[in-house]
Amino acid sequence: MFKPKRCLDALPVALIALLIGRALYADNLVQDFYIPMPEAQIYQANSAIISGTDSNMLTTISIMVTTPGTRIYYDQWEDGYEVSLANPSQSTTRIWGDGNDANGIPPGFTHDPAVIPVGTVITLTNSVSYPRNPASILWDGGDHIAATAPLMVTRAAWPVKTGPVFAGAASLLPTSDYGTNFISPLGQDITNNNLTKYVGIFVMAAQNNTLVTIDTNGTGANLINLVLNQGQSYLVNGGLKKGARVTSSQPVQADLIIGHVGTAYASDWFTLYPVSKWASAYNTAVGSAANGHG
Ligand SMILES: [Ca+2]
Ligand SMILES: [Ca+2]
Repeated sequence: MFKPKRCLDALPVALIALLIGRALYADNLVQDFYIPMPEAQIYQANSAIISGTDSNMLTTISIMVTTPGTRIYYDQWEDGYEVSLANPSQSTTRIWGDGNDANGIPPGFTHDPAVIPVGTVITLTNSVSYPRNPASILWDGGDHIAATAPLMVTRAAWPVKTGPVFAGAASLLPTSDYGTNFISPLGQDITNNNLTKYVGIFVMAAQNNTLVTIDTNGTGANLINLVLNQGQSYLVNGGLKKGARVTSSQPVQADLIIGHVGTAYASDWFTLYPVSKWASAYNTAVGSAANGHG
């Protein structure tokens, strides 16, 4: 005979089992990113492109959700990185998309959704003053993001006083697409191109004790050797020649910054892809023609 009370008794037990299960089994984080280009280094580069630029940067980090049920973990660099981001122990680490307001609500939401809708863009924006005081927990360069499903992440910034006329933006590669060998197609030796009067490069490591060598002119001379730790960035502040090379003992990410020196204002940023990702074909999006045909 059907006994409805039995079913009701079983419901809380099932819920408790589910909660215990979530506590015991950490999320499988399939993709992670480090926000490149720390604001202090963007300021250094901007200052080389045009003197007297504002040191206070307006940063925007955009995270697009591509898969239903994605949970996003955001680890602030300021208090050190989590030993295991899937098992966070720091109060500053946010978890978005698990329906629990206590461990973080994505900016733009009233409550943390149990399922973040596909196509949602979480926008993290704040001004980052210089010199940087790690006691202020901000959305900024060096922060670590991981998720249970693939994300699209970009970062942009500009000097607050100057405004977006002096902005740059870069798409982020997940650490799985980092590389150990990069070659710059741009350099200050490109002629007839005012935008490459300044060419600099940011290199950021994901692992401690990453040995990095930067060959600023691609000739094997003018080598810069350094060691970067997790989330640490180095800026070659201008002087890069085309064919400049970055090699490393562990995978790193690299971003170019270029600019027309002394003008108000001309600058651009590029995500550099490792040589291992190069191919002989490329794809480009095709718009619709006026007659409706592709
Ligand atoms: Ca942290
Ligand atoms: Ca931060």
